[in-house]
Amino acid sequence: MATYVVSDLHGHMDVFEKGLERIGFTDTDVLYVLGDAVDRGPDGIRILECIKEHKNMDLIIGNHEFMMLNSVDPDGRDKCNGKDSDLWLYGNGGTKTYVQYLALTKKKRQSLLLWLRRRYVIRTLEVGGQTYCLTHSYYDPKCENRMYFELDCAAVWNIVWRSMYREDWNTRGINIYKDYPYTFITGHIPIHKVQRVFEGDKTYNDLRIFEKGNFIDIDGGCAAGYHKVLHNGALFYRLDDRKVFAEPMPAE
Ligand SMILES: [Mn+2]
Repeated sequence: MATYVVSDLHGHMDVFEKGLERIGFTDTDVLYVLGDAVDRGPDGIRILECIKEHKNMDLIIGNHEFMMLNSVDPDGRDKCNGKDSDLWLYGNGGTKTYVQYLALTKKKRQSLLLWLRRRYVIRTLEVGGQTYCLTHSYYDPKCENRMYFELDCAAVWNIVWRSMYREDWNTRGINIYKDYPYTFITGHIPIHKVQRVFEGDKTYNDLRIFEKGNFIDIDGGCAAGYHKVLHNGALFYRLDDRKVFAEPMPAE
């Protein structure tokens, strides 16, 4: 039995399925998807349904699931006019997800939304004598091991949007992770961006995890789709022995 994490699949079911084959995922293993399963790529809803159907898979809420929950009708009706709807549909690739969501029956939509609201925003777990903290991006002790529905909107926003590797927030460059006794595993900012923009390695194009102290970023950049220069894809990380399995994005 092994514990795996992967992040930012962004609707790329093909990469997800190939990655599961690559790691030899079985019913006795456990997988945590650290948010942003939906949007940009074609199969976000299929990925959510797949995680939901597997008892040994779980989803941590990312900013894209957060936008979806803040956009669609909370009762599963054919409406998308929540407070994040423009941001989600037109600014962040949510339209592809919404079209698939509309194809579900109202009952299935309600079941999916109920399930999403009961996912963790931050989760800690012990593997091999080490405590890992799984979060899409940021950290606040008040949100630790809390589900989406237990927290207010501002608290979730802080966790799923903020980062020390974004130019647009005042958290840029501030390493909060070092103050806590965990190994943090996050997604949200593609490793290529972290390496090129923040670490100054302007020609970086490998598909590897990014590690700095007790902070690990496993966002392989699926959001961008196939890229001729950047070797992007999904990074499956096995916590038991800290082994990385890279699943590259196939050429389009
Ligand atoms: Mn994100």
